[in-house]
Amino acid sequence: MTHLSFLASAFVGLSLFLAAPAPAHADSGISITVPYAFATAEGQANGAAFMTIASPTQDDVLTNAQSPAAKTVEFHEHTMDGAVMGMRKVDSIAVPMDMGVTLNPMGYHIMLIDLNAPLVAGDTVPLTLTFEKAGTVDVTARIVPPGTVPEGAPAPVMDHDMGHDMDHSGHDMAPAQ
Ligand SMILES: [Cu+2]
Repeated sequence: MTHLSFLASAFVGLSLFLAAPAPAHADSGISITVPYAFATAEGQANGAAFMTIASPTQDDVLTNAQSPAAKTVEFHEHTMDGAVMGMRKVDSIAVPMDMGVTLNPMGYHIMLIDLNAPLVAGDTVPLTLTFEKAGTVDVTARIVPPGTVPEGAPAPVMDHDMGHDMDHSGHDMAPAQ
């Protein structure tokens, strides 16, 4: 399965769970809410991880991520050109003090490239995130079936800053409510 069809099926299969977030506290002041990753099929090379990141006391920047589960970890940005979904690598992800940032299948995500083993739903995958100011934060992402959103995680919404040249008037990719 290509990454694009992976994201597409994830998008189509979204189920919405809205519940009070239970932040995982880190010493740095960074708080990570409901980190999760999509399970992968046998032979699928890449996976993706998502979470909500808050930095209550300062603007920060997520500059690096690593995981023992994958040989390479990158940050990606979901893109939309008309109705065609794609993604591009980004060097870092800003975490504004007031807003934080939510990584989700329709926005930024952490790409686990060249997985050592398939990600199995019900298991967890460790990630080490590095922030410009807060330093290193370890998180444990729950692995969920592709296209699902774990309880407490916000439903994916397209970031309006993304999707350059996107025609908002007629495409059929808007999240169903
Ligand atoms: Cu990606």
